[in-house]
Amino acid sequence: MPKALITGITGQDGSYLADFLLQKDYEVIGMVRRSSTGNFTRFKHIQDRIQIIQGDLIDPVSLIHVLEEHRPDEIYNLAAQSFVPTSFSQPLLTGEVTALGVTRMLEAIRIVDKTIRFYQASSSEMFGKVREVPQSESTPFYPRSPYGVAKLYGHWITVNYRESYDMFAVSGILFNHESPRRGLEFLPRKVSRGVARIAAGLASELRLGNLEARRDWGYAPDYVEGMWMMLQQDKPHDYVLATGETHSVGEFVRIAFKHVNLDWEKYVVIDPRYYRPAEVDLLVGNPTKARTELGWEPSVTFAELVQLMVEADLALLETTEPSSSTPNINW
Ligand code: NAP
Ligand code: F7E
Repeated sequence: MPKALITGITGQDGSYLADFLLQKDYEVIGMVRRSSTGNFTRFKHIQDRIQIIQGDLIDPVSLIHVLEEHRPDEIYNLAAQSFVPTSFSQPLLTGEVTALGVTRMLEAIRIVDKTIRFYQASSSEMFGKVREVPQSESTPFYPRSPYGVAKLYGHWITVNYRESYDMFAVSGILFNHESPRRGLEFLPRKVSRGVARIAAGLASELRLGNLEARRDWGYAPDYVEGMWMMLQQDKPHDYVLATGETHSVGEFVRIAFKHVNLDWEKYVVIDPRYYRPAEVDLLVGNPTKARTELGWEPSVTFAELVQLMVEADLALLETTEPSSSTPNINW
């Protein structure tokens, strides 16, 4: 039975990857950082089938202990400070976790067992102010946020350890991927939840920032399968995972409101508080390499993605008390 260690298992991708690897008969170990609350809701449905251990990307000794004790065959490094606006307000923390955290894990692998296969969760945010359309593995990078800069460091240090120490280390350059398990602060989930709350009479407006930005949005479960495929190859290579389509934030909003028969213009309020110091205006990926070498294909269209997220938030509202919803944080 192969053994996989997932960092960031409490996050969106970590929980889907755990689902996927259990189906493939892996032994799954999830690394979580210590917190006073312990938010394990995303993997509650499989909590009896995975082993949860403590470790923090900020603490290199914790990583060495984890690897020495558990000796995984594969590591999926999904942990990060992953929210772009927070990277502007907490740039140093973002650098510590999202950039240097990658080196800490790679060093731990080099010290404990160089044969462990390593996946790094890199991001289309590295393309930032894009130099080429669409973006592929060979497109030059131009990050536009401390998050993008930190991910770029993580990408290159992964390439560097592969080339310097002959390690099986790959960087998956993933474009935006979403699901009902997405964090509430990210645009697609903020919209799906906001629309559901308005449709249920629990809210009367949805405050958003830049409606013109364009993204290449896919469905998260498809993307975690791609991560696994990258680690099953004979040789380590980097891959872009994307749908190849781009849509604006405004399009996402319009489809979401239309799904519940509401006119978005009556509810959406543009709030400059949600503008970013530097924006990424246009992302669209070229997934040809992943399609031809891995056989990877996205399975959900853009419209289907928007609709399934709104449906999931409508269903969630029916099963949860309105008073038990999260506090009103200005994400
Ligand atoms: P997410 O939901 O924000 O999850 C991030 C995870 O990182 C959480 O489990 C979080 O734990 C953990 N974490 C944060 N700081 C940590 C630390 N110091 N030590 C250990 N764990 C820590 O992110 P996601 O959407 O699943 O994305 C997974 C990865 O892919 C991230 O690296 C992200 O940057 C990258 N990525 C995501 C996308 C996307 O569209 N989703 C696209 C490209 C790349 P807590 O629960 O304790 O906070
Ligand atoms: O923003 C615009 C915002 O926060 C998308 C992360 O997973 O994907 C994600 O990064 C767009 C931006 O994701 C609001 O300005 C407008 O142009 O959903 P987002 P992101 O910044 O693209 C990449 C690939 C990652 O790697 C990251 O970890 O939507 N936008 N109004 C808004 N965004 C938010 N959050 N909230 C708004 O009110």
